[in-house]
Amino acid sequence: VEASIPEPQREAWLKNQASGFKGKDQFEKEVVRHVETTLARSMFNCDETAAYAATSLAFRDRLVIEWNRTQQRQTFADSKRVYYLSLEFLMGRALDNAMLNIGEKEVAKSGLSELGFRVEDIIQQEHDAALGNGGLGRLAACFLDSLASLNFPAWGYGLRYRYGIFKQEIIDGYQVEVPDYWLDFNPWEFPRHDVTVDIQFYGNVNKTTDDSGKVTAHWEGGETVRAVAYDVPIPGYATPSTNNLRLWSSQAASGEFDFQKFNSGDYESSVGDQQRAETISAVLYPNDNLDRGKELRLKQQYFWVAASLYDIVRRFKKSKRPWREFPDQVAIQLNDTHPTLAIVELQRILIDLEGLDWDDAWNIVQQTFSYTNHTVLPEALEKWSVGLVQHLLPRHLQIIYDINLFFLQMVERNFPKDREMLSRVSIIEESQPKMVRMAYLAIVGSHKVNGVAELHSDLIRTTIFKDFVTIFGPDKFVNVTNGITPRRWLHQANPGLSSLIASKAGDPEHYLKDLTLLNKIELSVNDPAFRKAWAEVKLANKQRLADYIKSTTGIVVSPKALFDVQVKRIHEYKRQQMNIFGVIFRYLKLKSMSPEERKKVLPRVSIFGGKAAPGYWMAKQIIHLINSVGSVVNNDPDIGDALKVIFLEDYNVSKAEIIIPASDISEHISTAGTEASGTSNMKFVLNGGLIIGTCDGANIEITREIGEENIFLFGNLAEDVDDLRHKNTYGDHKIDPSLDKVFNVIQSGTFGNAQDFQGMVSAVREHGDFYLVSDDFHSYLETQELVDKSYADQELWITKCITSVARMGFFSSDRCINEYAEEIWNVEPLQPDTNNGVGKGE
Ligand code: 475
Repeated sequence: VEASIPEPQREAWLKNQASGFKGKDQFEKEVVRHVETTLARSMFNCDETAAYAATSLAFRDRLVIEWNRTQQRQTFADSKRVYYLSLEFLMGRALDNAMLNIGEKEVAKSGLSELGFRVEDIIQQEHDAALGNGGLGRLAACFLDSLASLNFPAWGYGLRYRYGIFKQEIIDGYQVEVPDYWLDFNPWEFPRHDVTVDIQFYGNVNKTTDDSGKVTAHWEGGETVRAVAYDVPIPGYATPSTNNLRLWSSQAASGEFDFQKFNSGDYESSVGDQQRAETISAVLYPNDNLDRGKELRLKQQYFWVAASLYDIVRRFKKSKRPWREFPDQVAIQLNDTHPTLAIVELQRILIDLEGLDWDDAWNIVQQTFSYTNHTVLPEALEKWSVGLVQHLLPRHLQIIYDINLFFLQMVERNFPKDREMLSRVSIIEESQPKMVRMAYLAIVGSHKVNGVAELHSDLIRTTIFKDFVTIFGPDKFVNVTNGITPRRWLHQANPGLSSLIASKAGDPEHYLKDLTLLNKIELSVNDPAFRKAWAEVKLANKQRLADYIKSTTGIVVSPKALFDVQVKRIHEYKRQQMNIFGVIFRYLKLKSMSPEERKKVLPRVSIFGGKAAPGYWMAKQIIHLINSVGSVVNNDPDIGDALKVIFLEDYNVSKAEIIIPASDISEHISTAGTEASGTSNMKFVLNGGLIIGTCDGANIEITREIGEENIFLFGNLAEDVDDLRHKNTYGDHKIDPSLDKVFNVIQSGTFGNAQDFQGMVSAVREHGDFYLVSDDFHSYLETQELVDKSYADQELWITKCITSVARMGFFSSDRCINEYAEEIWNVEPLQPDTNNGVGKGE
């Protein structure tokens, strides 16, 4: 049945178009209406939770109207769309962002105040949407913000996990994981019970031959799980464009439960079927930069990829265009290898269901997909055992083998002399058991492959994907340096700094859309009033964090101290262990001083935050050591304010918004060549903090932009890492004397049972120091001393900070998205004012 309203009746619809609130009075009216009718409460029982709900619903109404218009406009224009496939979207809170992007935060502030609430308190009622682990997931969220803000027709596709990343509690110094059930009340999602796709698993493949001799494969049997769409509106900043994030939820395909089983008394197993189906989208895997090869994870991947492709293909088919035009209409970006099965699934749809020839289909596939690599760590590169793929997705395995066969035949033709090349580049690793190398499949099925910072892109070209550069030529491999959205990471997180910048760089609506305009503040670097105001903003942000630290840990820190921050996932390659060893060294030095000497030192607060994957034993040991050092140092009467060690529990997006603006120095100290880019490094500098870091990831581009006089770089270079590792393992491995001292103190039991920290110590002393903690330790300590000295000269310090912020324009995710659009997707924005016959008043 046709769902659209016939012409004669449309006038009534247009006359009654929803509009959402305009101005403060209507905002208040809408909030009260939602409290009284949607929530069925009243002014006599409206707490902050209810006020949050009603405010969100009022804003949601506004959002939905523009969202519908944007979708109509995009459908009508029928231009090329981008589909960003990511298993993770680390969105954080939505209300503040909606207020800001719509441009009605002031209205909300005064309206809520008249109704008896403070807007900041209301914003804080919201639970973070934490559907991601770390950098990769947050990057996807920043990209959605930029795509909408730049008016690109773009959809995100992901999974609607019932449980996001676990909540972290620190109990007796140990990490404890608590489930994150976040869907209790989520006004930002719209269930689309009419948008469903039945997804097949297991079964077997039969081939039939028609009269012309053409063979067709049929994937039959197995089990089916239903994917249900949940849509989340993504508002652009200072534009009506509002894009869609579609998250799939899994359900039993057969309805509520199996009545036959139920009636025959087998109640438990009928419910069991339903629960098994729901398990697919139940929980986000909590590993960052690690692949664990679990069957359920592969099920998640195929479930999400198959539902998304069905949706994309359904939309394309409505246009009645020939298949060869598919890549003119559709660009699909693979966020790491997690969605690589999409390549195989599209090929399957085209050859098995749509009847295209292999070559025609494969051309379409390659032109459609592109792949972003986020890591060179071998333990993070995805591989699936052939047996598991065969069992779960028998037809896909056949297609993977065919893709590999044709690819290897091409390689053999072009490089007949290099026999070993074939086994090196084969998508199938001939190991025991055989494995499918997902990165290789992603490369072969894409037209572009990108790294996320220059060094990282160079490394993938010269190391892990070297042979593929030889085979496909250098143009297939490009760099797109990561970026961050300045809306959330400057304006929203640091309103004080944003308005100070506005006093020099002009209207936020301009510089938040063209971040290079930040360079205007450099003209005021010597303006005393500006500098004074700058220092006041930083102090206020530090006070805000000090208050937060007091309220969550009970520890009092002075906002006058140097705040030294390392917040990110806990990982050996990120080297939080080096940081805490450095803190211990500082503690020992303070202990050796006289009280008079100690009074002269610059006080420092070392702040840590980050989650360890639940199964990552060494990362948990690092957390335990940080907390143990904290309880010794913070309670040592000799030390007082000279040093405090803080571990902030449950680091997430909304906490980052408080922590980042308050840092003086932040640590980005990965072993050179291991951190693909890093994005928090950009956030810290943009917020007027300096960096101590290694020559790794985007630290290198940050240095180039802001000048090497404004960053504290140290440590060995990526090009020397292999040799150093070799020496540490096979040569005479002498560990740094300062580090040795630190180890001896740990082993003497100063921070509790030495046995608890033995793993961290012996990794360096006895197991080859793979992350080069000892090799870099001396340089690290020296550079930390330089940080202290530099901070003592506040005038010079402030100059460095202002200059750095002024030069950070490059790191906007808007720049980054424009590069993807031009170099990889070949898509154009769709301006909201080019009405295309739909939208307002049509
Ligand atoms: C890099 N996550 C950062 C960031 O490009 C970089 C891997 C496997 C399974 C689950 N999660 C992952 C990552 O690999 C990841 O987050 N990578 C990060 O991507 C954005 O800035 O350097 O480590």
